[in-house]
Amino acid sequence: MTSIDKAAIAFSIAIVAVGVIFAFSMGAAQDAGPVVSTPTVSAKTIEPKAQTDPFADLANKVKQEAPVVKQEAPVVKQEAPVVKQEAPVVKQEAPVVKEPAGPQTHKVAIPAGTSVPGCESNNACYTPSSITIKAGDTVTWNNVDTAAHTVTGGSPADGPSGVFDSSLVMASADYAFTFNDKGSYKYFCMVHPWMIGSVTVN
Ligand SMILES: [Cu+2]
Repeated sequence: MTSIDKAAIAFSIAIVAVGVIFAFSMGAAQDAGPVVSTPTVSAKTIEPKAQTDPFADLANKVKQEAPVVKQEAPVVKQEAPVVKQEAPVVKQEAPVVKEPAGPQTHKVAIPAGTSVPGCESNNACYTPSSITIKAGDTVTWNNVDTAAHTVTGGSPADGPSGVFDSSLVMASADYAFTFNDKGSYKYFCMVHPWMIGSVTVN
C-alpha cells in the first residue's frame, strides 16, 4: 500500500465516523439527552422563519394605527368669527327723529303791564317781539294782560297795512293768523302805539 491509499482510507473512515456521529446526535437530540455537537444545518433553516413573521406583523399594525390621532386639531379654529357681527345694529335709530313736514303753530304772548309805556325799552311788548316762521305756518297771540290789545299789520307811523288785524283782543283771549306768503310783516297795537313786533316768513 502506498501513502496515498492510506490517506484515502483514513479519509473514508473519517467520513463514516462523521456520519455515525451525526446519526447519533440526531437520535440523542430526540431523546433530550446530552448534546455533543448540534448540527448547524437544521438550526439555521428554522430560525429565520420564526423571526420574520412577528416583527413584520407588529410593524404593519403600528403603521396603520398612527394616522387616526392627527384629524382632531382643526375643530377648535371655527369659533372666533362669530363675535364680530353685533356692532352694526345700533346705527339704525337716527332717522326716526324727523321734523314734521306740515305747517306749525308758533305762540306769541302779550305780556301783562304792556298797557303803559315801558315794554318798548327792551322789545318786550310782544314776546317774542320778532319771530321767524315758514310759509303756511300760523302765529297765535295770547293776551295774558288784563287790558285789551290789538295785533294789527303795519306800523304806528304808516298805519295799518290791511294784511291782518285782530281788532280788540280781550284779556286771556287769543288771535291767530296763518302766513301763506313769504315776507317781513311788521305789526303794532292800535290802542298802545309803543307796542310793536314783526313776523318774518321764509
Ligand atoms: Cu295794546
